[in-house]
Amino acid sequence: MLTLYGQVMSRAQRTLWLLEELEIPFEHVKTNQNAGESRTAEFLAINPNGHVPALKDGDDILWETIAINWHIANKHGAGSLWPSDPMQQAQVMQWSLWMTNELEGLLVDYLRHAMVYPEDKRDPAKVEAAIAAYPLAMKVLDDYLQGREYLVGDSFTLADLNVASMMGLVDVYKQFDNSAFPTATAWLEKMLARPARAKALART
Ligand SMILES: N[C@@H](CCC(=O)N[C@@H](CS)C(=O)NCC(=O)O)C(=O)O
Repeated sequence: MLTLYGQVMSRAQRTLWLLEELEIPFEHVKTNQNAGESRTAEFLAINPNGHVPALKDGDDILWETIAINWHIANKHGAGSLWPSDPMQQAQVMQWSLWMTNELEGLLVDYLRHAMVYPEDKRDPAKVEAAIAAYPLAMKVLDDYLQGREYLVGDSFTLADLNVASMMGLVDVYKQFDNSAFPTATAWLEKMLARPARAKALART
């Protein structure tokens, strides 16, 4: 049995979406990081970093969403969300790591400093830096998606899910000017409209 720790309004949303895509039964512990629940002694025994999500698979524990989603897709989504071709598997990891390295930081900075933090904790320089960096990452995505429907191969994979879920977290991508990136925006909206994502979002 799988147990996922992390409420939907966190990076756990990526894993919830994946579990819904694959229709895997799991227990959902809605650990609320905003209420300090990821920093209790009980939770630190699961993820010593104090972050959500974390996954228990039997006696094994995993943290870091990219590793968690890799494990679930590899074990339960072979040949579909996790392609069988080794180069396509590497491309799934390429796009997942691209998301964490090129996009996630700026989106999280924007979320925190324009939307989440109280006024006195916001740093406008971080918002400006995110607005400046966003088009650089989006151009890479938009250029790559010319003539393509999906990031890897010709069907929906974990690559699409991992990238789209970050951009769709509280619709943060809508806070930016996407007018120069119609292909990437159309791809994103198509990914975010998947029924499994709606099921994940309903797990509040
Ligand atoms: N790289 C980690 C980041 C995890 C992370 O920072 N999670 C946030 C929520 S999205 C968190 O738990 N924040 C609360 C805290 O650090 O106390 C992953 O992808 O799993």
